[in-house]
Amino acid sequence: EKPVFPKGFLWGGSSSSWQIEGAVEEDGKTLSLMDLNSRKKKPYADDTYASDHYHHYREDIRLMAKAGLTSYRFSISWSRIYPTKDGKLNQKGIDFYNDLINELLNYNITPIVTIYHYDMPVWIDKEYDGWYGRGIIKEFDKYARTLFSEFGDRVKYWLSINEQNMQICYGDWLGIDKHPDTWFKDKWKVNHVMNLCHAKAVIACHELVPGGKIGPVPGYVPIYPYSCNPQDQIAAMNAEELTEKVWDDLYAHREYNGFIKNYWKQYQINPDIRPGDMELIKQAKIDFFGLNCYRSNTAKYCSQNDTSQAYILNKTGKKGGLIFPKVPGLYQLVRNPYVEYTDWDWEKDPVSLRYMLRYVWDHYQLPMIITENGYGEHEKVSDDGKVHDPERIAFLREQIKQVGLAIQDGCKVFGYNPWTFLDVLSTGNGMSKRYGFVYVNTTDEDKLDFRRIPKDSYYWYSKLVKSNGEN
Ligand code: BGP
Repeated sequence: EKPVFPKGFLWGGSSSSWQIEGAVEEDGKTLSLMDLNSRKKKPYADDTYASDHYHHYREDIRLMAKAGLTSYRFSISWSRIYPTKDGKLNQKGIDFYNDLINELLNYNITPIVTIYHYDMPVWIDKEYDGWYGRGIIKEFDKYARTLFSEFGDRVKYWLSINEQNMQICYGDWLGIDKHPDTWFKDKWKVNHVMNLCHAKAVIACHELVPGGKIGPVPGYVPIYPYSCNPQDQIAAMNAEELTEKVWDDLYAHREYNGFIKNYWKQYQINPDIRPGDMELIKQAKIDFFGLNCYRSNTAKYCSQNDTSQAYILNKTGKKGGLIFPKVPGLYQLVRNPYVEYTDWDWEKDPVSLRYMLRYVWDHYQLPMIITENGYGEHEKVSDDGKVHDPERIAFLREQIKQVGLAIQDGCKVFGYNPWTFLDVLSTGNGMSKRYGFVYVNTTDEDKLDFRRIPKDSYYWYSKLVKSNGEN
């Protein structure tokens, strides 16, 4: 089976501002919560510099162009654009992104811009209690409108909020659950505020960007039933609803689905939906789905009498560190005996991509672009001065094959943007978990030169891109 990628398919790479830029307090930028997160903690790299892309972006884009990339998905740092609560625009922040966008366009690389990728400005957090308060909605609207007016003449593809579902489901991991004791109920209120911000951005994009297209970016983890025991099938459905479908349905149908309304009733949860909110959401018609997918999960029946167990992610990169969650009465996640696992206990499952594309296409009939997919690894430069990453090549080769198969199944997919072109900070492991096609030297602090070294996968990916997916 030879995959057939459509002409003009966007082969790119993906990143986010706080994970790649550095220069966290330069040229008027103020801190985001993520900037504080990893500061000077080992084995985290110090995020004051991240990959120092802020100072190396021209070199990085040159490397992208040489590899033949036709798209690049990145995010804008809110606190670079609006650094303080007085609401004054930071022209130097605008200038940076103008230069970045123009440089991409010089090489015919299509920019795909995420408005918000985890990096909550400290001032917004202080002023409005982050996503908890509704005060953030007008600020988000203002910020998104600024981006559309400043860059919308050249940027046509926009993404609203990165992995809103993951932020809500794994609040402790991404630091969004500021009040952990009440998070079980609060999360739906916070989620509703995020939905309103997403909706504002979608509406404003269509108003301000001629020919502009905008979509959400759910983090997609397909969930299989552990066995053909009918109870395991129901468990898989419960898990998929609570981690994924509730969001997909909201974005595509622009209303909360039946599952979640019933769930709120059952657990006496009030998501604080106010008059006018659902009318606003109803207006926010998305143009496509951005989709992030790295792995799958497997669910099994969990009795009402079982004890609940929180999801504990593996942050060490030593196999076996992950603890699967148990949600009594709904589901528990378990290991899948049919797939292999990475050192971070992530399922190596290329079929998850085909499943995701099939599911989203069949249910919503909207074009899709893969905005993240990739393989994290401990890596270092070999004695020969090169970086050999055969596992990444093997992993991505299989993943891309499945995208081809999904296209043959009839799914409308218009691009593939793996995480990530360049090594960047990982959410939980700094530079100890690298994903790039290009290595960034941040290891030796005495000689911190941020040298870029294309890995073996860079040359492999470049060949694949230039042949439109021959693999
Ligand atoms: C996604 C995020 C990215 C990225 C990636 C890899 O969920 O959108 O920001 O970091 O996961 O995850 P990690 O860095 O934890 O390995």
